[in-house]
Amino acid sequence: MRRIVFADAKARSRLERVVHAGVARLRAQRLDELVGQGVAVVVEEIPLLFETGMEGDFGVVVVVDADRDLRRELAVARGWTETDFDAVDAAQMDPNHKRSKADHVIMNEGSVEDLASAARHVWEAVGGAEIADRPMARHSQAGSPQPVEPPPPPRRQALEQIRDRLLAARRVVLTTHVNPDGDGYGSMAALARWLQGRGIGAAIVTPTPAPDYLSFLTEGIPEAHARAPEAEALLSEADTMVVLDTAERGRLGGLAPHAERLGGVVIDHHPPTGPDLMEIALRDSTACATGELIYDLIALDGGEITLKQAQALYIAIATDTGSFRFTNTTPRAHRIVAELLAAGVDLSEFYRVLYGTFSMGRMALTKLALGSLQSEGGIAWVALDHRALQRTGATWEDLEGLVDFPRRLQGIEVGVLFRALSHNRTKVSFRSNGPADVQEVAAGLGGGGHEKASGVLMEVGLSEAMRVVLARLRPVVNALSSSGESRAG
Ligand SMILES: [Mn+2]
Repeated sequence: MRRIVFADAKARSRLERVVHAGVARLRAQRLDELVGQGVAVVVEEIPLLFETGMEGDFGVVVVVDADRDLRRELAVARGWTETDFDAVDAAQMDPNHKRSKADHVIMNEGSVEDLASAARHVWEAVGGAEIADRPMARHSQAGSPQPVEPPPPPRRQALEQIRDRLLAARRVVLTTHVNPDGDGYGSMAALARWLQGRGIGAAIVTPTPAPDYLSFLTEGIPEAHARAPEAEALLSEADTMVVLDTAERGRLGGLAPHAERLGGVVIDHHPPTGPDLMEIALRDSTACATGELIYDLIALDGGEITLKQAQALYIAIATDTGSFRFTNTTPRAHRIVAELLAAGVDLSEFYRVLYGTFSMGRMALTKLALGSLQSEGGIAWVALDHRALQRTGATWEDLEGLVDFPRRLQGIEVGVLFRALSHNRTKVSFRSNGPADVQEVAAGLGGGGHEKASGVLMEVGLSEAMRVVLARLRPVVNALSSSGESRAG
């Protein structure tokens, strides 16, 4: 390669035009990342710095040089021929000229220790330590961020137990509930990276496929859904399972028997119902998202959050708090997110990934749902028959957020999404805008969830589900208006 490139000056300059543009783009990206992380000093090694006229971009320019004969001798020792060396050397600017343009020159003609000591001198001469200690501009503008307060003691104790159990594992398989959401998926991705960073094998197996838009979070982590052929190997190689964002056997689909066989830990933030699925379970409904609990686990021993972990945790917390709109959005959730931003999460990019892009199928599904909108005395609903996805070309992920349309209607206490899965199965999602407790309504029908967001799967057709649900909801919502408790406006 070197021989071809340095034999033809014209071809080389064409190649450099292509390569240098690509390198410049990557450099700019990496610099943005580092600055976002609060890094104050970046050291770059650029062989053609002066030749490409980039020296003006740098605060300090250091030339590392050695006598030409010594350089040639060392190149030959590394397997170069003398001709190769001469060709490369001739393509570079005269070393004397380079040295005259530098702020500092290090002659690298002795031992590695000599080189290190020369580098230290330069570092001191340019005041490197003081620059590195200086608070970053972005921090000083915003004032120093409030630290995240430590988790409540019971949570901390459970996390310590979980940490010890996980650090004793060799290969962990992480999973979450069927139809993985941003919280379940982001929590898996962040925890998998934390495990990998500790030399513990980590793989992800989901009961059903995860949405495509999240897949960028798990680059480099082995992953499969339960029915894919690769799942078998990932499950049989594991010695521990981590179940995230659910503690219910019924929500693990075909993975429930594997959870029982492998054992491990559960980390969840839903109100605890039913027995613990694993021998160690953290079920803490004071957390805004499972992602908050994973943040606490990573930060337990003063651990640093990496950019990739921060991205995954941001998705987890942003999706489960409805982008910081729902009542589970606590001051602590905001302080955690402040740390994630300081780690370099790019908000505008994430907004587009999460909310700013609709497929044609999603648009068509939204239109269909809005076409079915009805309301009555503080309740509004939309309904989709069991062919809605197929007819619009939408996927189940596109259903996310549809239930927010009926609840947006003025004067509404409870918004409902009815979705038929077949002629005799209907899924119902509830959202409460105020004091109406929709968990109670869902629980009365055999479902569950939170006070303001709940759901139930009913073994009846769409129209029967609507009749039964509305009959249950009417007295709940009517009681609010008669007691003057209604908060919707
Ligand atoms: Mn969650």
